[in-house]
Amino acid sequence: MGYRVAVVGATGNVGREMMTILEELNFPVDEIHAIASRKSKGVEVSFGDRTLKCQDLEQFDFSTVDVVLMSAGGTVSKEWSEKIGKAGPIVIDNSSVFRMDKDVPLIVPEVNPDAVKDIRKNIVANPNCSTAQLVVALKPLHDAAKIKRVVVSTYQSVSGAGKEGMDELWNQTKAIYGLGDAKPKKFPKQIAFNVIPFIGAFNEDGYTDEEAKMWNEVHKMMDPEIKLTVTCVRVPVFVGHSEAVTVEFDRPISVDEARAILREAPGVLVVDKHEHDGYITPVDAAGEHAVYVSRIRKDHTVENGLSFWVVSDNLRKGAALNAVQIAQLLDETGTLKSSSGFRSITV
Ligand code: 11C
Repeated sequence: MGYRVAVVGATGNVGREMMTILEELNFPVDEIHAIASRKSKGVEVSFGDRTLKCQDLEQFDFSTVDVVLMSAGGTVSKEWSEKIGKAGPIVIDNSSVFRMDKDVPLIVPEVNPDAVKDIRKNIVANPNCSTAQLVVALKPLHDAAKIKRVVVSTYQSVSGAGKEGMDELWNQTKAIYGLGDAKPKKFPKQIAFNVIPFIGAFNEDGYTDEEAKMWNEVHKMMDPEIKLTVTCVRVPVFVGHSEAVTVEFDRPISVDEARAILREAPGVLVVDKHEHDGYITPVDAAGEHAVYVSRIRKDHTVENGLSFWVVSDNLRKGAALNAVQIAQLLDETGTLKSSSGFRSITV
């Protein structure tokens, strides 16, 4: 017996990945609906070897499905996720709107699967892409040697800003060679052949909301005692976020011990040799499921410190894969109730 599934935001970068990953992970789907805004009604998207036509969000009856994967942006989530949850299905929401809501668990299945018990309004939040990959690497280390402080600098790909972000990098790159318009639109400054130390919006303290999300989400999912300082940077990479991470522990932890812990950790792949095939770049990680950890080394400036490099596909572990893994967790824990019985796929 499977589930009746709706993907809202099905034409977006993450929505399309959600459809692909539901298939790749063999999530038990009895019925699937691609949902988008009215202007995308009828647009075709793929689900395995089938083609689905997008249905209009405003017209869709959500009481007829069991689980909704929601990735249509914060404005749509704000208006729709609670309404949809009240209609019956569990909503796995990829926006930032509900992440800090005490009645909404924020879940990375490798890190805090027990939080499923905290579902109180039929919504589970998916973390920000840059947080998801970070906590997958930090949690097993924190379990072994308590983390006191983390310093993170991110190198975030343009796909984090959606299709418009990817188009802007592509168009500006061509424009540098005289083919078209290089004016920044989606990003505040030129992104081609540049890096931008700004993602999201400025907060009063000078940090950006993207940076604040990282410490808020780490506190909610792992431990509110961990101190974090974060700098988020947009880089001219299409897919794959990278992070330079420095961690201070409350006891000594050697490079070999950290490597051994991370090798056993769910969702992590350690690629760490002192040679050029021995570390991972975003180009290597794009399209993959793992959180890669490379360049593990001692931080010589503190007593118990390590530095390392974390890379993952932001559209996958950072968004769509994590959302489908949450759906799997809901299934495995009996949290997701199918009212459908057997149904054939509607296309
Ligand atoms: C970016 N991390 O790379 C952002 C995108 O809170 O879900 C996702 C923002 C969020 O631009």
